[in-house]
Amino acid sequence: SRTKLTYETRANFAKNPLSKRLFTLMATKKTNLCLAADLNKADDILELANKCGPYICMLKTHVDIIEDFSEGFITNLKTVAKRHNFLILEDRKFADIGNTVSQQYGKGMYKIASWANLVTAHTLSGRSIVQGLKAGLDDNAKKQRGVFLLAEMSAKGNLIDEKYKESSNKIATEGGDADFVSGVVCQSSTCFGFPGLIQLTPGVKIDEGVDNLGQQYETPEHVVKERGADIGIVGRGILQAANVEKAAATYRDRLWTAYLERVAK
Ligand code: 5IU
Repeated sequence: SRTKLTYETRANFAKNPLSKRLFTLMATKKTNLCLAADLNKADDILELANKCGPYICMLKTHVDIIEDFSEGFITNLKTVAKRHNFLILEDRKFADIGNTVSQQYGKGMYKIASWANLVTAHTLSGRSIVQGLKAGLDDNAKKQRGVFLLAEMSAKGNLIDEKYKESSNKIATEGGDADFVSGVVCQSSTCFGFPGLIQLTPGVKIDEGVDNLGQQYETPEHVVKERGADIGIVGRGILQAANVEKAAATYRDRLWTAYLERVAK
């Protein structure tokens, strides 16, 4: 199964240039940690990214929670990403018809398509969600962007069922737009089998448990070895630590060791 293959091998299966790039980045930088930078001030995100940059393969943003968003912030974030060699994932969770998604992606205040290497999207509206994302990009830009499709959520009581999961897998792997799909956001290895896609899994914390708004956590070892995560997303496990840099290093070590043990013959 795909979970026994190394990231180097998986890169050769990738149809989307960004998943290929990310697999290769993970293998060379030796990290499968994605940091969820859920902070409300631009400078706090930049400081966090600078401190944790050496330990992560990807920084995940929610650009609509930033109170002082500016073009300057994006310029600086791109500089930090280049300095520390990580990709930027805007966790926008697009969910509308293609025509609207196309505008939400490329236009408005945030112009997400101009800076986010990767974005997330729900599959609720079907294939047109991927077509909508691609619609506003020229041929060159299409090769430098990708989407992670949601097939499961970590929230307690979420409405996604087996059929929805299967249909999401089909959108991610079949048809002419699968080349724009970098991976799947999900909680288990059964979500998809194709080794060229990346499994992104949130709800990761060294201290397992729940928060008071329905979030459910598993340990780094559990998500990688039992749930099939290729990349673990960690937010508050790092953000609320006394020393964020140390915490990022610890999560990186534990997620990476779990991956090495998973692929070991
Ligand atoms: N996130 C989830 N669960 C999901 C999806 C996304 O937690 O099913 I899809 C996001 C939300 C938050 C981050 O930005 O991942 C997790 O942050 P914490 O580690 O602080 O819970």
